[in-house]
Amino acid sequence: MKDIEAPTRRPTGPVAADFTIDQRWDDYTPDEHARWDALLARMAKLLPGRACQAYLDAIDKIALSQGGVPHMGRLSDRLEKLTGWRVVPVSGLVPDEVFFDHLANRRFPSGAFIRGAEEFDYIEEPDIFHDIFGHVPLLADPTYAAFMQAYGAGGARAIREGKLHMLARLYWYTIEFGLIVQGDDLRLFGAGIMSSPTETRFALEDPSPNRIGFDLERVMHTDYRIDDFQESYFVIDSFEALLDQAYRDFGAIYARAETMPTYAPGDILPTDRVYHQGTGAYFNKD
Ligand code: HBI
Ligand code: FE
Repeated sequence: MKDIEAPTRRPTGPVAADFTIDQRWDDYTPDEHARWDALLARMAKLLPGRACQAYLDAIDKIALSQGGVPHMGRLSDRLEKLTGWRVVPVSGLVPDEVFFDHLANRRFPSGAFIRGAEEFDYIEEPDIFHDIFGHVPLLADPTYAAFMQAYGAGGARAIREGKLHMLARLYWYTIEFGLIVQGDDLRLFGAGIMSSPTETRFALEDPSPNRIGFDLERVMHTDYRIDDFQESYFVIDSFEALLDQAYRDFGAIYARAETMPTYAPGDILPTDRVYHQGTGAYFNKD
């Protein structure tokens, strides 16, 4: 059996104590710049009418649609003027406490490598396209930027109290795969959806998944899938409402966590505000 060789990744160079590296922007090849442009062009066709307005506005505000792989330093100079956030190149997934410390200090850690042509449609670990096209634009929105910083600040305590898995679920169902109310419709804001041409449609339009009103503790006790579409997407009313939740007393939530059940990704509870009860067809196909 021909073993599948790991895709080649660009050399990261020396890695600092906080896992940051030099982006080495001059080393990106014309192919890699073209691949960034192709990935962005594909999403640019899909996101109007699906991404929330704050995201679409932010893409322009941070001038992300310029050609080629973004230079994180120059992008950060524009972003920092808006909300104090910077984007720092890292060597890949970094230890949890390092990740949270960066967020708490308004530094978003972004992978510096870009996926290979053979990974164009799906990639396991976050590459620069997922991180910068998916996560960074909304950091130009002051309310979302404040939420991300508050989220990071809560990390150290969650780790200390052995409740990181609860904070990871909050991250997953909002920052990665969250939906938001916009007028009479639902729109996307989660980075994992924003960087995926198939999941942008699935999350909003497919009858299969549940779409459930966001509730902090409900989400913190709900498991998720990491390698496929979600069985349920959670819907926030606004970034202001999400930010308010970040200031709740997580100590009390952690204290009663032991008495709470863990819900399966596809569960619907009698207390849920249900926007759409999914058919589950995607996951039940034989
Ligand atoms: N590291 N570079 C990077 N990016 C992430 O999204 C990330 C990480 N380390 C840990 C981590 N995420 C998780 O702990 C959070 O998603 C909760
Ligand atoms: Fe991500």
